[in-house]
Amino acid sequence: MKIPESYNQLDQWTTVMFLYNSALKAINTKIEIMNNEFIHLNNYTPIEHIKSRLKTPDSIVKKLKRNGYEVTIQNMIDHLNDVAGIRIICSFRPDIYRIAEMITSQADITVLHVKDYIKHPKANGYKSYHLVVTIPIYLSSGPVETKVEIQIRTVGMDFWASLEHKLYYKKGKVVPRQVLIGLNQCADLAALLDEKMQDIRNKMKPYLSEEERAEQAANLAKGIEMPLLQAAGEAQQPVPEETA
Ligand code: 0O2
Repeated sequence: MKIPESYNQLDQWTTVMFLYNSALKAINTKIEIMNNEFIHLNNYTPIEHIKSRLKTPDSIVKKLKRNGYEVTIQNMIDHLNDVAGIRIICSFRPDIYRIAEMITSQADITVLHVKDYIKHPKANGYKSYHLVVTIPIYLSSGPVETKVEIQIRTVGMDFWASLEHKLYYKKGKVVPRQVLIGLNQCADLAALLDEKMQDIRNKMKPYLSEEERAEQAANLAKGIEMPLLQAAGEAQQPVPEETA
């Protein structure tokens, strides 16, 4: 990202934050379109909810200092990847990779790096899939590639990360080993819950409600393919009481 040197500090800050904010809007719109297309084709929404935020000036200053950089706008642009951040909360673990693939295959998105804390969880048990991407923001002077960090995780992973963020993350506290063990156990329990729910979902696939059956028939008549429901087309039984 290049900002005109002739700008004073305040103009530079306003311009840069405008770019980050525009990048958030652009990516949010893309995700919304992808999610809607997914619902249209599969009759299923992989995204539970999305949060986006610009990092606060206080948090930017703290992170630059923590990482040993002088507090300047240029250092923020060069060394912080999450000034603009989006968090996508998915229903199930396979959705994470599906959504990541959908985002990274977009022609105007450039992937700078990927951190898969799901396949390689942090020592404290943190799990999440992180992408740092750039997206061009078109100003009158031309496109400016702008960085956005996208975190993708399940509801279970988010539950753990949100509480851990409040209780422990970056607090710099010296805590007993027992606390770390407890955090890891909670992360394992959250992962188990994700797996169980995924398992139930798989077992539910063959069973369609009356509404879904009617929708499937209507869509097939219109020539719209619905792979998930088609695969389940023959099941006629009601949902059994014991699914797990
Ligand atoms: P905050 O307060 O949430 O904004 P890099 O991007 O590779 O240059 P960075 O930024 O350390 O370096 O990358 P990383 O590890 O991918 O972390 C980015 C963000 O992920 C963090 O931002 C947190 O939001 C989240 N995160 C990473 N590790 C943990 C963790 O152990 N627990 C929780 N709860 N969240 C984590 P910030 O700026 O560190 O924090």
